Amino acid sequence: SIVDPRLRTGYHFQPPKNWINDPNAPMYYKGWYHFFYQYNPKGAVWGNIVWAHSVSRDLINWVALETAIEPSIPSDQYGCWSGSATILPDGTPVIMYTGIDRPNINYQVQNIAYPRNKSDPLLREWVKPAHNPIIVPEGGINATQFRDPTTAWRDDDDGRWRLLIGSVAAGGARGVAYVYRSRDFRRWARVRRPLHSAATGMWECPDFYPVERDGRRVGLETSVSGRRVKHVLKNSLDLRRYDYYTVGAYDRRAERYVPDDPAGDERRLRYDYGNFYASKTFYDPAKRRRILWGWANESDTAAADVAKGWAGIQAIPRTVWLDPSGKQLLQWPIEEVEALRGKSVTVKHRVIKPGQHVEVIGLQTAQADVEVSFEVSSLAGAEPLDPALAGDAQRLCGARGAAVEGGVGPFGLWVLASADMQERTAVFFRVFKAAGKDKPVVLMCTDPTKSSLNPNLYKPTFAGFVDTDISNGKISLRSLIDRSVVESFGAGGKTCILSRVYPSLSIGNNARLYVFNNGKADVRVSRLTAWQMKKPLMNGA
Ligand code: DQQ
Repeated sequence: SIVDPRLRTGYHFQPPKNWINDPNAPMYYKGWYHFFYQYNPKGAVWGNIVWAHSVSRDLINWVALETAIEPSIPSDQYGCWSGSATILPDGTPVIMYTGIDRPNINYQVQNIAYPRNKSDPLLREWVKPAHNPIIVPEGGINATQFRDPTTAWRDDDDGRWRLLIGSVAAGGARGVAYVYRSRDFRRWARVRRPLHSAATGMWECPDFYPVERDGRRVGLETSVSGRRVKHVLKNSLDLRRYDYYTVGAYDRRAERYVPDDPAGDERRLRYDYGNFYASKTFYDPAKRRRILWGWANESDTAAADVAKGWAGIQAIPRTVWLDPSGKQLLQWPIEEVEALRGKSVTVKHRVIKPGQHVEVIGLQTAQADVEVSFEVSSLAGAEPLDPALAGDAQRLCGARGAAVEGGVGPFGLWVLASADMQERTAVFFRVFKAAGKDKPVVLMCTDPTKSSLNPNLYKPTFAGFVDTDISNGKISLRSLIDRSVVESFGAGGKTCILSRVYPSLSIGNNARLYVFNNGKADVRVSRLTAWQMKKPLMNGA
């Protein structure tokens, strides 16, 4: 199949060609942001995994460097899988990663690598000391499901480092995060009881970090602890292919983590309710923020990936912090992305009547950033929430997609739309009245079912509830549109959805942007601004 080259993303992180997956060891070092990622140097499918390496001054313009970590020692000779960086107190960055050390069975061990030359801000060369591997699966651990070490954190009281390794127990039933402790970053001993576990299946790519509890938009270094801190534990569910997190309390003495929500891991908050996996955060000391990276796979066919020669992108890095409610995180694209904004168009105080849509004209929108504030005239007509679907945003959106007329909503954006509207991706809200609740329930959804005339695509609707108070009628939406990706942030980053779409008509200058209202209540666009986005330096592509 022929894939239009104009569907390649412009400002999302990508190498010039080949397959990419998980973000690895993001860090800030001597004025540079470092980004490593799982990469197949030989093709656009998963395999031959090495760590590719890029650097940036601003997290937006990227320069590709040599491969940082590739099979070269017995304990990583069959693959260099995911891992993380820790900055030691003397400023030395250390990488720990999973090595595959036996053929065919994916036997997993943990290795360490140090920069050859610490005075090189680009950290081009990584050295693997002879004492590798430094952690091996022992004591009943499933050796083929034992991977993805986290950034380590240190307790000042006992001076010991801790890190997590993702695994599974109880015959595949329970996801597990094992804790390992070390005084010297060389000899690591497992704590018998895991930090946490839940009945979810394998935990890949765990991430564990502190957040300020007072809701300030500030990040914390990974070792910070104390009363002003809550912790976030994120795991990537291998079986379900999504990342979820809980907010909770970390008890250092007991070396245990307990989610705050009494529903525990049943209440799976997600960074993103769309295509977003194997994510990882890091602390950026330059701007005192915590930044989240996440991988978005293609949702075209593998044959199309091979034909176009590339597969996988990274989502735009997001600043993450705790919502003032303490119940969830907020996320927002790093401010640096705004430097790519070019020509813009603003629409103000525009009422969209039931059944109406309005085109935003005067700029190219295949590669754009759109921010919009909506105000619904009345919530009285909100449709009742079917109790059978009340707990399942995804199914609710599947049943009540953008084309199904509602009471309050669906209203939102049609992006990457064709002139005749045959193709369009809807990003929208829908408001429900729930029996026994005074607060209306807000659903955010991305509906790509009409995104392309190409019949071979995977086009599921994605949805999440938005825990926001819409009683004043107001809600905001931001969408980063980039040719074959739509990355949306509802209500200031309470609910996020990334979706990959591959229009066949709405490409380049043929892509249009509309505001639509398919409900029975008027919706006012208080303000909408759309910017054309420039293309940054992207690894030489
Ligand atoms: N991808 C890596 C593993 C990790 C998985 C291999 C998650 O280390 O568990 O490429 O996508």
